[in-house]
Amino acid sequence: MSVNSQVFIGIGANLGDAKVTVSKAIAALAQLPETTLVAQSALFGSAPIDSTGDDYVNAVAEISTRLSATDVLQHLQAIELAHGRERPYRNAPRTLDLDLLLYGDEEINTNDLQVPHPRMTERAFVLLPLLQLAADIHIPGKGLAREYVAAVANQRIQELPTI
Ligand code: PH2
Ligand code: MG
Ligand code: MG
Repeated sequence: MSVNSQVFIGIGANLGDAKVTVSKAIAALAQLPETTLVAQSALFGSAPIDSTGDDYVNAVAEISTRLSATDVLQHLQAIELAHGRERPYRNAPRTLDLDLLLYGDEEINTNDLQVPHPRMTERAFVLLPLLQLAADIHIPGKGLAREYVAAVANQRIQELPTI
């Protein structure tokens, strides 16, 4: 049995140069200890959902890691802070948001961490990039991710050109 876990990270930004920030965040994930960057989705532009400000740039990265879920979370928060993340209020515009979407097939519910991310099935900006990487991905407790796409078809999102 592998000691590595297949982990998916949701990435979002809508302050500053969001495309650059998302790309730098993916590079930072690739540098995490005991971790390999497996794949990254395209960058997507998406209208803010329950949030304000400019359109977001969103992406999903897949890593293979020996880090625990808690350790991954701590690294994500450190990368957010390194990019000037502030948390003035819930869902405020942000320079960088890194969400632990899936940690293998684990379900985690602590004060600090809920995995799968509780709102991931309601958000096109998570589902579409995730399905680019893993069309058959199963969300623990919820079923196939692709089954949720139809319900978010009203959310404006587009894949951004590569250059
Ligand atoms: N993140 C949120 C709230 N709303 N909307 C879009 N389009 N993209 C996001 O990443 C996003 C959001 C909370 O983390
Ligand atoms: Mg988020
Ligand atoms: Mg977050």
